[in-house]
Amino acid sequence: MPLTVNVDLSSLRDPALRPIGEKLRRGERLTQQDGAVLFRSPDLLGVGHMANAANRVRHGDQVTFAANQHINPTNICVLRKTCVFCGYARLPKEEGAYRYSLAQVMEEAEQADNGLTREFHIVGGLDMQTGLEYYSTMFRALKERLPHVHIKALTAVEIAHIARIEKMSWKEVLSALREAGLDTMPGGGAETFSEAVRDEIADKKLGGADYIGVHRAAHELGIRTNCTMLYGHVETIEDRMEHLQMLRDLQDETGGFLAYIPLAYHPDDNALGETLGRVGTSSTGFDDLRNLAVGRLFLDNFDHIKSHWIMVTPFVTQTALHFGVNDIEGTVVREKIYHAVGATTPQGMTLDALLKLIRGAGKVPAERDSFYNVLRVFGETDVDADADTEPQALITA
Ligand code: V47
Ligand code: SF4
Repeated sequence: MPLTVNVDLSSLRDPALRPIGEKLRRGERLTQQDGAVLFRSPDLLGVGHMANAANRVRHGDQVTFAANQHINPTNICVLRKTCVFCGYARLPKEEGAYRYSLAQVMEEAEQADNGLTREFHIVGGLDMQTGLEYYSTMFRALKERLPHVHIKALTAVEIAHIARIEKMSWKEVLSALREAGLDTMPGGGAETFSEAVRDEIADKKLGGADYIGVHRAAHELGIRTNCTMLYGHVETIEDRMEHLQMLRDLQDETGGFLAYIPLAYHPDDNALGETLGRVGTSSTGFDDLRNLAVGRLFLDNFDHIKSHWIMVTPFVTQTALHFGVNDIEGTVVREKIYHAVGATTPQGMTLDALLKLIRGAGKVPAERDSFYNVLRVFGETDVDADADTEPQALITA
């Protein structure tokens, strides 16, 4: 049974939102049709008011982040030609293709030896040369060198790829990787589950039911995971709601999801952006805020809704803290995937910048671990709170 949400019905200017506000006040679940009304309503502030209320009942004014570091060990991917929205992947002999040796991974990981980084976020392409041995060796070496750093690694798509090349089941691969050091899994690779959408943007990629299947297998083994939805390409509002329904259903079944992260499609440097004539455009702030808010309201069994500032800009992320978001993708060092498709945001953010961004929204910053346990709540004056600098200026390039 969802929590009751203290919606002020007089804040809703669109009459279509009133029955939804009343449901939330009674602690009733929203339907896919309700979600579609939220997506279509011109009253963004009304939608935001409800999402904010649903967030505050869970988290008050606290906004969390994790100090993490992204490592993308290979951009070589067998689906390079068929995931038409992806600008990151390369074929093995193509210019710009790379595959890190263990030494290169370790060299990049050394940056985490700064007393701050607590999580590695490791994802890459579907490379025929990076099977179980490659990742097991990597995770063991990382745990040996930096045992305090959590390993959040490999999307459902990568797990299924390793299972295929090793002729193992998903569960066998997951168990072996956990044994080697994998702690949790990120939510990438979901795109939009609708088959019609996948036919157009990723027709050879692991389908929605199998994405859910790999996450179910992980949850059954006690491996917690995140989930995502890529929006702003060819999907319809009904496709978005069907996707969210599948995520909510699995969460009802297993409770294994930690967080939901909607991802805004970037149209530059990928075939889909050119086909759609969208190069140079990206999602609107309006749609970004709406996706986060609808996620918060429909996914009533999720504790955490995360905004990925690299995708939607730090400014939209800051605003999103009043649209249902309680968590910010952290101090990402060296992000590559979105910067291959036109993201113009910096590749990492300092702790000071992140604190300033959260405080600037009137919220209380807190550092968390990868399981969302709060490690440290930052008071008004902790860490450069008085620096007379705007968030953007503090961000490292
Ligand atoms: O699955 C690829 C997306 C995802 C484009 O779990 C694109 O904590 C936009 O899932 N435009 C990977 N997006 C990133 C991801 C993620 C990020 C942050 C945190 C977490 C987490 C997960 O990036 C891919 C795909 O959906 N992507 N190409 C593009 N052109
Ligand atoms: Fe490969 Fe993932 Fe890019 Fe698809 S989205 S081409 S699976 S790296």
